[in-house]
This record gives sequence, C-alpha cells and structure tokens, in this order.
Amino acid sequence: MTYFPQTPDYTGLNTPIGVEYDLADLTVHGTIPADVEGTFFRAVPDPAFAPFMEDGGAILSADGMISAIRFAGGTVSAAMRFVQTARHKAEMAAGHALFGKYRNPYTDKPEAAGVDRTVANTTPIWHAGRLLLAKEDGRPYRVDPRTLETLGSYDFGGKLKSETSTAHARIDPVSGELFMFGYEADGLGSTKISYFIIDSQGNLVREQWFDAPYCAMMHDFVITENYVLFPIYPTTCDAERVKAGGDHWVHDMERESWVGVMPRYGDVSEMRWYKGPKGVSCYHMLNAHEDGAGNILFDQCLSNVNAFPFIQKASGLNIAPQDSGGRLARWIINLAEGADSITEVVIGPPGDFPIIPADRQGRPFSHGWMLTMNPDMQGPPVAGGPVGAMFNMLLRLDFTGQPVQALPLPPAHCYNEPVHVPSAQTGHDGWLVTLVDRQDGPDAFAHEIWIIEASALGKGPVARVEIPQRMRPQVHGWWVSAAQLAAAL
Ligand code: V55
Ligand code: FE
Repeated sequence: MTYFPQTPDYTGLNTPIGVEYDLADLTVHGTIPADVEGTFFRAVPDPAFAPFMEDGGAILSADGMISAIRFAGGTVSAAMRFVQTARHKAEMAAGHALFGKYRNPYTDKPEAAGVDRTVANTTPIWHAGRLLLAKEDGRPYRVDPRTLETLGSYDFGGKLKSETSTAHARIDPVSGELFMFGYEADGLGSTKISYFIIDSQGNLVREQWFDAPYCAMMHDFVITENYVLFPIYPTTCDAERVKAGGDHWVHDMERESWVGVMPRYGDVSEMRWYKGPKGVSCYHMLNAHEDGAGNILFDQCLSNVNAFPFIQKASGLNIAPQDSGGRLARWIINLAEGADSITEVVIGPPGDFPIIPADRQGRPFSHGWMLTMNPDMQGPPVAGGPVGAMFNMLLRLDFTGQPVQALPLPPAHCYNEPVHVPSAQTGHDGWLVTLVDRQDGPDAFAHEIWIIEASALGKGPVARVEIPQRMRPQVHGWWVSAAQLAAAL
C-alpha cells in the first residue's frame, strides 16, 4: 500500500485509482445512435506510487492509463490498463517511486538512471492503423487497440531521430498525413525542435530540425492547407536550474510570444517568425486556416498567464483563473512581405479543450466545441484535474453568425474533454461523446459517458452510459470508428 499526500492533486476526483478492468454490458439510458460504433480511447494519468518529494508538477507525471469505451451494436463495454512504460515497469519492480520532480531527472533515485522518463499519459493518437499514447517529454508508446497491451516505445520503425514528440498531432483530412513536432528534441533545456511528417501509410517521410527563439513549453501546434505554425509562449526552461534540482518550467511575464510559420512541405530555412504579445500562454488550439486574402487565421484558447498553479508558483505568480484574461483568440498572421507582427481578435469565451470536426483540420470551418465555466452556476466547480477546477459547461461555437449553444451541467457535475463522432448522414453534424463526473460527497463520485447531438446541445444527452468504476480526470481522447479499428495493424 502506498500513501499519497492528502493534497488536492491526490484527493477527491484526483484520488489515485490504478485499477485495471474489463466491464461488459454497461447500463445504457436512452439509445446509442447508429453512428456511434467504435471506440472512445482516453488517456488518464494515474500515479501507481506516491511521490517521494514535494512537487506540484507531479500531477502531470502520473502514469499513463489507456481507457477504451467500446460501442458495438448499441452495447457498451469499458476497459482500462496501465501503459507499460519503461518507467512504470521500473517502479513496479522497485515497489515504490523512483522518479523525482516533473521533467527533472537530476532528482531521480539512482535506480532510475537511463530509464525513459516519459509516462505516455496525454493523448491517444490513431493513425495508419496504429494506436499511440503520447506525452510531449518523450516518444510515444504503441498500444494494441484491441487488447490494450503495450507494444513498446515507438520510433516509426527506427526512423525518428527526435527524442521527443508532441501529444498534439494534426492529421490532414485530405492527404491523411500526420504532422508532428518535438521540442527539447535533443535534451533538457534545448532550443532544438523537430518537425516530422508521417504519410498516410504510417511511414515517417521527412524530419527536419530548427531552433526556437528560446526553450519553451510547446504543447500544441497547428497546420493549414499550405503552412505549419509553431507557436511559442514564454513558459521557459533553463538547463542550469534543472541541473540544480529546480523546476523545469518558469513562466516569464516579460518575454514575448512568437509564431514560426513555414510552408508545410518547405525547408526550415524558410521559417518566418512573427512576434506576439508578452507573457501570454496557450495549451490548446482550435484550428488555423488561410483566409484567401494573404492571412493565416489561428484560433487558440489563450490567457495572460500560464494556467497551471504549480508553474505559477515556480514563477512567483498567483493569478486566479478569473483574472487571467482567458479568451478564444484569433491571431491574424499577414503573409505579405515585410509583415512581422500579429493582430488579435477575440472570437469566444474563456475555456479549454477546443475541438473541430476532423475533416475541417487546417481548413475554413464553421463551428467547433469547447468546455467552459458556466457563469450562472450556483456553487463552486468540481475540484480536480491539474488546474484544480473542472469545467461545467459545453459550448458549440458557431462562426457563421448562428447563436452559441450551451449545455450547462447541474451543480457538482463536470465534463472531461469530448470527442466528435461524425455522422454517416449528410447534413448531420454528428455526435459528441464525453465523460461526465458527478460528485456525491467529499470522496464519492459517479461517472457516465454522455452522447450528445453535436448541433443540438440544448436537447441534452441522447444516451447516458453508467460506468460502475471510479474514474480519474482524463486528459485527451480520440474517437476510432469500427471501420478504422477493423484495419488495425
Ligand atoms: C499538459 C499536460 C501534460 C503535460 C504538459 O494539458 C501539458 C497540458 C498530462 O501531461 O505533461
Ligand atoms: Fe493537451
């Protein structure tokens, strides 16, 4: 038995669970739409062992678990497994934690030396018949989508040179290519960024490296039909600080943000850097597209400071979420010769976990969805997740002038990030599938998967599936249709 600190990172909804299970024939209320046939994969961080040192970032170092919610002919099953990373296996063999602070190997126990530190806990990525579990500090792990057995660290058949790979990949809807990057590509505190493209068959066909203006936490990026954008916000790493046992990340309110822009199939020597505002931060990006008039429109969940309390603390900052200037921001990037700055317009409310239909990736789009806080909610949000508060309202944003739709939850309920399931019916906007948590007491929670008509949020869920297991907050998910699964390698 391992005893976890009784802090917000390890109590309430964040209580470690660590149970592997297979549950069949879950109770369904309502009717599962015929379109929802396939598997909702979810990445769930869950620490197998208590930390041996104080570290606010440890919540991001929790072992990756892969959750599979499977929909087949109106029935639903659920499975959960640890990703058998080298790190998890080493700690299981030792019977206690071996790895110290978030992204600081200089704080590890001697037995951890040389063991890959990544925990594969952020995003399940499906591409070319393979399921990868990604985290930005290392290479992904490949997992069997049917058995959830871990197949090992994945380097695209020995081709990937980068030591790191983003958890936020982008798939071109026309070519089926997977676009990825890795920052700190050759080690701690490095400014080296890798940019690599995997063809629709899963072959890594090109990898290039370039330097960022400074070493920054690059969580996400965007593509358009012809360009790739590398946004850089001033949450920075200093290798000397890390070597001295300090924090990997400090947010610098005085440093500029940047966006590197280059033709998607171009050479990194063609990169143009655009200067953005100082001190801003973004984890998740909605989309980017070309407007046909020489601009790239880049839409992101932006705020005036890094949202993670542990990074604010390491930076001597303490800015409450409601004071952090959160907004859905559109950065207009002028491709004309000589232009080097960015214009911002606000196109939506504060929030996070923005999603769009996969077929609009990098293209003009009319709508998307995101999570936010209900401004009219009575009572506090459910405490949980790495930021400390869970979202309680789902939005459908419309960029064609239609009103925003909202599905607020009752008090003491919260959303995890939804996935979008397209419909086979033309003109139908598809469905959203998401985990909803309900808090019944300080340590009592119930969990349901909700299926919501994506263009009719106000109707509420068309189906709810009971999950008779405690669920920890998920990071990201990925929908894989039954047809895609049938083609698994
Ligand atoms: C994030 C999550 C991470 C991480 C870095 O959501 C950034 C942002 C779950 O791990 O390591
Ligand atoms: Fe993310």
